Amino acid sequence: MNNSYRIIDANINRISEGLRVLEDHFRFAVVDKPLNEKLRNYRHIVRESLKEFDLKLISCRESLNDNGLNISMASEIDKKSSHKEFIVANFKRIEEAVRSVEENLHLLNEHSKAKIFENIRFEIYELEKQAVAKMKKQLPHGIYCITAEEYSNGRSNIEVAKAMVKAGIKIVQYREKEEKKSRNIILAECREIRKITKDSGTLFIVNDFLDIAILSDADGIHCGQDDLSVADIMKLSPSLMIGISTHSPDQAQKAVSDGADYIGVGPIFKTGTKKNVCEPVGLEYLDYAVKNICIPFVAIGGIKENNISQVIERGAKTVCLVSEITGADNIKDKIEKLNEKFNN
Ligand code: 3NM
Repeated sequence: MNNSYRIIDANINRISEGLRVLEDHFRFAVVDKPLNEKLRNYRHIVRESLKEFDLKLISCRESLNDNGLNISMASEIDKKSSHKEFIVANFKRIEEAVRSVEENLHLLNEHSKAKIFENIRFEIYELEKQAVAKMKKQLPHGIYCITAEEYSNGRSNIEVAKAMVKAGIKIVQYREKEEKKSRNIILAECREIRKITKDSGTLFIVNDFLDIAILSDADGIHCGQDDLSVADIMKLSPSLMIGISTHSPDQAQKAVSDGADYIGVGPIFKTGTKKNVCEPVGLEYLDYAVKNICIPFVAIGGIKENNISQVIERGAKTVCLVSEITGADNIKDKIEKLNEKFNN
């Protein structure tokens, strides 16, 4: 018996089963018809492409004598704690199995069939990227909070983040400049805020630092115009939600076409919190975003309790107030008052 047939048989089953698991996920759990159909299509191609070997493959099968079963039964490695892990693990299994089929077909001198599997592997890599991107979180409506220790009445970023979450805030961004704190402290603070935000289902975004966003298991990263590009962020971490600060219609359109998940629109009014930002862009740019921007956006810059209504009335669904919240005597009371503005 040629062992390559046995290996191919085991791997064709792995590929088809992995594809079926994902197909079911994108059919019943997260409904995504195009993704579901692509997965189904690949499952058929895989089965069909080696149909002529079917009898040979089955006759080489020895499932009950397979040592792998005992090893797998004793292993904890298959445990998945999130949908993202579950999706990625199944894609990885499929990609590895396709590669194994490919190599063994070459050993059998079936080079043209091996090429079919090589193509499938590259297409599966792309599908994995699309599927993982689907797992990204959406920008919630309401108040978007950002830490600013400098304007926090002597409170630490951690104390402020705790108060924000306690007040029911659904999105917290950690923003700290490198000149102020060392990166290991920034990372430790981000990990702490990740813990605080996890239980309440609050989105956690890290400003600027991609490595720290990844290491602290943040939901997203927010970058300015001079930071890493959306494409480069996606290369390193396709599942992170990506926000980009914009200050003009051109910048907004570019961020949309680059694939940002949301944009910042500002500064609407004069702000002293962000250094080196341009002059206020005013409510006109907000009007532009409401009419022309097809992805979620957050209005930001100089927004206070006494002017937030102007921003909400013009159509902003998510609004960020930094110093107004971090510097409030009582963060919870301030957030309650601001929340009322959304309901009026
Ligand atoms: N980004 P405050 S304005 C972090 O326009 C930030 O992109 C801005 O702080 C932008 O609410 C800003 O205290 C600071 O004015 C906003």
